[in-house]
This record gives sequence, C-alpha cells and structure tokens, in this order.
Amino acid sequence: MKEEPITFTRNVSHRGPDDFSNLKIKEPMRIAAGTEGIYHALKHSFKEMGVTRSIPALFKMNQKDGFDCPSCAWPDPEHPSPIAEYCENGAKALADEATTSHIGKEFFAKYSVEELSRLSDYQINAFGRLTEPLILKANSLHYEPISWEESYQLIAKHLHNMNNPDEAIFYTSGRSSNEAAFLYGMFARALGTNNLPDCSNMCHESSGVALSETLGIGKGSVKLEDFYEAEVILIAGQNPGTNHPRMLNALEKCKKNGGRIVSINPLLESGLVNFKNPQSVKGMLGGGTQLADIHLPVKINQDIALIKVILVKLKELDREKGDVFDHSFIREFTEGYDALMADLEQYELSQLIEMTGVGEPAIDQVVDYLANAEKIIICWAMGLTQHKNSVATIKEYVNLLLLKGAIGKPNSGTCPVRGHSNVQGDRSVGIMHYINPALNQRIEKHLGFKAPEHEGVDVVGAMKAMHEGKAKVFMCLGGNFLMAASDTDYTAKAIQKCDLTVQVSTKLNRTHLVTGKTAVILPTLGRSEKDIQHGKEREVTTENSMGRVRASKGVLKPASEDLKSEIEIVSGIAHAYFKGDHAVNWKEMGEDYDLIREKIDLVAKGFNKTAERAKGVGYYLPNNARERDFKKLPNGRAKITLNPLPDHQLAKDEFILMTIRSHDQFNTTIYGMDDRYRGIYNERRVLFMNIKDMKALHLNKEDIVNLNSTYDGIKREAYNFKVVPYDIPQGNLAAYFPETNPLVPFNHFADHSRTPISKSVRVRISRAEGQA
Ligand SMILES: Nc1nc2c(c(=O)[nH]1)N[C@H]1C(S)=C(S)[C@@H](COP(=O)(O)OP(=O)(O)OC[C@H]3O[C@@H](n4cnc5c(=O)[nH]c(N)nc54)[C@H](O)[C@@H]3O)O[C@H]1N2
Ligand SMILES: Nc1nc2c(c(=O)[nH]1)N[C@H]1C(S)=C(S)[C@@H](COP(=O)(O)OP(=O)(O)OC[C@H]3O[C@@H](n4cnc5c(=O)[nH]c(N)nc54)[C@H](O)[C@@H]3O)O[C@H]1N2
Ligand code: SF4
Ligand SMILES: [Mo]
Repeated sequence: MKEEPITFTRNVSHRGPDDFSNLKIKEPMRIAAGTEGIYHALKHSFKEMGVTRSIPALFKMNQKDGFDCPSCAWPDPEHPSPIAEYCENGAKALADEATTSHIGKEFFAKYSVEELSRLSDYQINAFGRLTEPLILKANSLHYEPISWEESYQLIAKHLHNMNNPDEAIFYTSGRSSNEAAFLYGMFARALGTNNLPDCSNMCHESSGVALSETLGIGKGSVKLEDFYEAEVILIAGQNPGTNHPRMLNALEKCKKNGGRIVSINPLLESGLVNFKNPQSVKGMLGGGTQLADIHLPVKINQDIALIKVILVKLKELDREKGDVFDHSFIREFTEGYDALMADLEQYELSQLIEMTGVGEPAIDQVVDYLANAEKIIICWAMGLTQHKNSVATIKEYVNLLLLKGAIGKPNSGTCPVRGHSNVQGDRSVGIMHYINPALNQRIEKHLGFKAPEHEGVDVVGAMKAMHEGKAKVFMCLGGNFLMAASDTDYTAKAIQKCDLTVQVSTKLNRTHLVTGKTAVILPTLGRSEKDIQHGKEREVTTENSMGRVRASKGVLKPASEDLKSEIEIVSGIAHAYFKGDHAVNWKEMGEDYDLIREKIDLVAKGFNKTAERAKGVGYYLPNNARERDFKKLPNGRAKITLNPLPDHQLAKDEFILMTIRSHDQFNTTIYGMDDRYRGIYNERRVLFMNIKDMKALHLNKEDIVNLNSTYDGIKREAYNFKVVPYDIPQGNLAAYFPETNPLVPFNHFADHSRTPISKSVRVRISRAEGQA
C-alpha cells in the first residue's frame, strides 16, 4: 500500500511483532469442556487473582444477586445452578479483569509508548489493570498522571474548540452497562452529533439489518428455554464451544429431549462434536454427549447456495406431501412466497451442490430432519455476518424459518448469538449512528433537548472521517478500536490524525499506544468490582442475547481507589462541557443511577420499571417477532426474500480467508497462546490450510508464508504464518484475528450493514523470504 506521510513524531508500531514462539501441533480435540475445562479455568483464575479472590467472585458470577459475566452475551437460565453458572471462558474473562497485577505512573515513566508498542498484544494485556488517569502529551513518549478533573476539563476544552460537533466521534464496545451507554449516547446527541459507531458495526449489524427488514425487529426471537424442546437446531457460522460455551448446556438439553443438531461450518468445531458438561457430575465422569447429529462442511460464504439446495428439496417434498411448509402461517403472516417458489425453479441443483462443497447425502439427511420438524431454531454468529453478502445470507436462513412457520411459537425462531456481554443492551438504550425519529422525539420530550437529525458515522465511516482529517476528538467507551477495526495500517493513520484520543479502559491495549496528538486514558471499574459511593453499593443493568434485562452488582474490591465507574466518567465529562447549563443534570445522574434508569424507561423503547424489574432474573423486553406481530413491516407481513448467490471472482492463485478467534482470546484481548480445541499450542501466527492446497503449492507443515490481499489495485500484506494442515474445504483458509486485520480492506464491507468482510478476504500466499 502507498505510504502516506504521518504528521507525527512518535514511532509506534501498529502491528506488534510477527516473530514466532514455539509452535506445537496436536490433533484437534474432540471433547469440549468437562473437567479439563474447569482445570483450565481455575488455573487461570488462581494465577491472575489468587484463590481468595477467585472463589467468592466465581460463586457470584451470573447469580441473581451477583454480576453478569463480562465475557459473552449468552443468557443465564431462569433458575441458575447455585454453585457454578459460568464456563471456562467466563472464568478467564473474570480472571483477566480481576487480576492482581496493576500498572500506574511508575510503569509508564519506565516504559515509553514506543517500547510498549513493540510488544505483542498478549504481553501488553498481561501487564494488568490500569489504576490512575493518564495523559500522553503531544510529542511526549511517556504517559504521565493527570487528575480526573483536569482530564475532564481538557476533553471539554477540545470539544469546545471544534468547528462543528461532527468533529467528535464516540465509539462504544459492548461491555458497557445500559446506564453508561445511555448517558454516553445522550451526551453525544446533546453535543450535536450522532457519531456513535460501536462494535456491533463489526459484529451483528448484518443480523440487525436482515432481521429488521424481514421480521421487523433487529434482535433474535428465541428465549433460552426454547432450546430445550426444539426439534431441530441449526448452528451456522458459530463456534459455541469457544465463544459461547454455556450454549452447549442448552444444546445438551435439546439433545436429551430427542432434538437434532446440525452444524453448518467450514470447520468441524470441537464443542459440537462431543461435550462433557462441567456443571453435572454425570457429564464430567461419563463419556460426554455428542451434540451435532450431522456436520455440513460448507465452503466459506456458500451458505446461500446451501440453503437454496435445502429449499429446493423441501419444496419438492412439499409438492408431494402438501404439509412440509406451514401454508397457513405463510398465508396469514408472510409475503413473497410465490416469488421465492418461482425463483427456486431457476437453479441447477447439481451446480448449487457443487458450490457448497458439501456431499448431497448429508444435505438430504438435514432436509429429512427439517421436513419432519415444526420446531426449528437457527443460531448464527460471525460466520454469517462478516461477508459482502451477509444481509442476504441471513435473510436466506430466515426464509427457511418462515416457510416452516418456525417463528413466534415455542421452541422456534431466530437466534443471532451476540458477542459482547452487553452489546445488545447498548443498542437498545441508544448507541447507534442512524436516526430513529421516535427516539429523537422521546429525547426531546423527556430529556428536554433536541437530538441532531442527520446520521452519524459507523465504524467504517469513523475510520474514513479520521483518515480524511475530518475528526478531531475520538473517544472510546471501552474496546480496542485499532486492533478490532479492519485495515490496521489505515486505521492507525486515521487515529493518529486526531488532536485528542480518549480511552475509557480497564486494561492496556494497542489503541493506547497508537494515538492522537494528545491521548488520555481514563481507567474504569470492571463489571466484577464493587461500585461504592457514600458507603452505598451501586448496581447497573445489562441485556443479554435474548433480550432479558438484569441487574449486575460487582463483588470484588476495585483494582485501585482511583478508579471511577464508566457512568461517573461520562457524567464528569458532560458536566465539564456544559458547566451545569443544560436541560439534563449530568452530574446528578452520575451519582444516582436510579435517575438514569428512570430516564431509560422513558426514552428507550420497551424498558419499563427497570430499577425494580431488573432485580433477580430480570425481565424481557418486548419482541414483536416472538408474538407474530409484523405490523411494523411495510405490508404488515413478514418478508420472504429473494437472495442472489455470492459471486467471488477469484484469480487462479487466490484463496478465501476467514479471520477467526482462538480459544485463548476475547476479541483483541489475548489471554494465552493456545487454541486447545484446534490442537494449536504456543503460537497464534498459524494458517489453517487443506492438505491438497498445501501440496499444490509445495508447502509442508510449518512452512512459513506471507499473506497478501489486493483490492482496487492496493496490495496489503501480513507476514509470517506457519502453515498447519487442517480439515478445511479446499480453496479456504483460516487464521486468527487481529493478526490478519491488516489484510481486510477498509472500503470493502457488507452491503446494507457495512460490516467489514473479515470472514471472506481474497488472499494470495507467498513463501516468506529465506524459505526454500
Ligand atoms: N472466548 C471468547 N468468547 C467470545 C469472543 C472471543 O473472542 N472469545 N468474542 C465474542 C464476540 S464479540 C463475538 S461476536 C462472538 C463471536 O463468536 P463466533 O462467531 O463463534 O466467532 P468466530 O471465531 O469469529 O467464529 C466464526 C465461526 O464461523 C465459521 N465460519 C466462517 N465463515 C463461515 C461461512 O461462510 N459460513 C459458515 N456457515 N460458517 C463460517 C468459522 O469456522 C467459525 O467457526 O463471540 C463472543 N464470545
Ligand atoms: N478480522 C476480524 N476483525 C474483527 C472480528 C473478526 O471476527 N475478524 N470481530 C469483530 C467483532 S465481532 C467485534 S465485537 C470487535 C471487538 O471490538 P472491541 O469491542 O473494540 O474490542 P475488545 O477486544 O473486545 O476490547 C478489549 C478492550 O476493552 C477494554 N475493556 C474491557 N472491559 C472493559 C470494561 O468493562 N469497560 C471499559 N470501559 N473497557 C473495558 C480493555 O481495555 C480491553 O483492552 O472486533 C471486530 N473485529
Ligand atoms: S457462556 Fe458466556 S456469559 Fe456464560 S459464563 Fe460463559 S462466557 Fe460468560
Ligand atoms: Mo462481536
């Protein structure tokens, strides 16, 4: 890529090192969790936080009077097990947050940002919790302490100095509470901008768009308990054993009740093969439960072709039997059926099957399950959402549910499995860059100010605005924007063009090192920590992947006395900016969270008596798809849609790369160097490749290669990956994110949702220099 000069003297590394540790490759594991899962969880907890902190905290995680697990958004059962309602990865996330390693001014006086930026993401995270507010002054190489009040005043000054409010951008990662996110989103609007990009833009935005357009709600329709008696559950483009481990408990229940589980994924992910439930003695001692009845190894991004094959075959059966589709549901609640039936006539079945890469007998088995079932759930995650045609792909899966009438009845429906623990709640309370006129009206009525009426930037828009020098202040409520966003080098330059970058964070990450001219770190309390004011413990609320809002109260002593809650921080900045002269009393809200909940009830749709109803197991937000109420859609009907096949114009030497998570990471936070379930130890720079493709390129196991992607004539590169032969479709590759993000072009994203194409990047492979 052509280098642009940067207006900047700090010589920080955008990417970190690309050297190797000591790779060991074993056979992929076939059994997930069980005693080994517990062993790994506790080993990590005890090492990071000691036994005395670990045990009480683990007992309170996901419990009614405790705190919501800070890791993924999988829901808690209505009747949690009193002993252990968490998984290995929840325990790891807790240990990472509640670690007893801390860093403050001495650390930053010793190490410059340049030195720190040469370390790996794993090393950077391992230093521990941030303990005091810090500032990196223009042209300085070291962070130094700043008082809270000074930092608020500095931010307020920069915000006042802007030419217009859209020169500020407010990013949110999905770990913030509803209360913090609400205050933050409303502050941006009070300032005059809708520049509210969030991690959803890189995550489930495609699901939101596809579901809103077809079912009238951008969220899933199932509840946890629906899993238990579903007849068929499809799990497409999701790796629950690693990313949503307690989902396996729900799948196990379904399985025990005779349900069928189908995995649709280029990889045979471990949790779905065999699962030993660590929450049950029988599960730990016995041979485990085989979860997936069948695995369809679909080629990357060929889900539309696969679902079309299934639909064509179901249509044929329906013609014979008359009741394979739910015709009364289709008549009463949907539109677009005839058009879809006509469209399905045009495909040559054998061609479609070839595109999928899946054998026809396996597809026929799944068709048989679906033809004979009425209660069907479809679960998905990033394997469907991060392609150019993601919205169409998800709509095609929705077609299947609509034809089967499997929406809005027990044990059936859509289940986009959300990532961050409160990413769904953040959206519900107003973190979004687009305009919702009804929300704006409620803001005016109940908060007393007028929200701006022009759309703000999403993540891709934020990168571009900063890169073009149109943004001056970039603030992040959590997250690690540099490493999470696509096109790392482009994003780094974008961030460096800002005058001021502000990170509200728990742990050090690379976005603290590659910064605007002046940078501020505001350290905050984690979910597991006590939030005490005037001797009173305060609680926040979150919303899980299935739309249930619950209270969350930390139990641990905070990492430092100088931490503030995210809510206090946002209120502090807003108060410094408005100096008490605004319709909203920001200061008061930062002190009394009940005042925020009262406003959330009035302003955010569906929230009602939250302070009271969020206690215990919490309450469900309204969900029209669950009620078969499609009034909000243009013709008052759910939409069956026509979705074209993907068109990948690959050159002969190009592959499709998916950038995936290892078992030892939470997004950009690297907990460890292993990916146990896939048999990878001590190394992250690996490239999973089909043995036939390796042979064609004369590559041997552990040969070192570089990857490059060329879009619009611009070549991007990522260096040094060791080739690992793996059971992956020919022509497909997999490697870990964020090491591969430099390959993902900033200007290629999903149609309609603008989610970067992190799961289908066209790449070429070349041998690294010095390799024979
Ligand atoms: N431990 C842990 N838990 C997490 C996270 C974490 O990093 N670590 N991250 C959290 C977040 S924010 C999110 S969004 C979720 C992510 O959860 P996942 O979506 O499960 O995460 P990925 O590793 O991105 O996995 C994508 C899966 O999709 C498959 N896949 C890729 N392309 C295709 C395709 O074209 N079709 C099909 N059918 N499958 C495909 C991949 O093989 C892989 O199994 O997890 C959340 N939970
Ligand atoms: N290539 C590629 N890129 C991807 C993806 C992919 O699959 N492939 N996945 C995308 C997805 S799904 C997502 S969601 C994004 C994730 O993007 P982000 O949400 O931006 O990234 P995280 O790694 O989750 O953020 C980790 C940081 O959050 C901070 N943090 C942790 N807990 C708290 C807290 O309680 N409060 C505050 N204020 N800060 C906290 C810590 O400082 C930590 O370093 O990445 C996206 N990027
Ligand atoms: S499944 Fe997700 S929310 Fe539940 S304990 Fe595990 S990481 Fe936490
Ligand atoms: Mo995500």
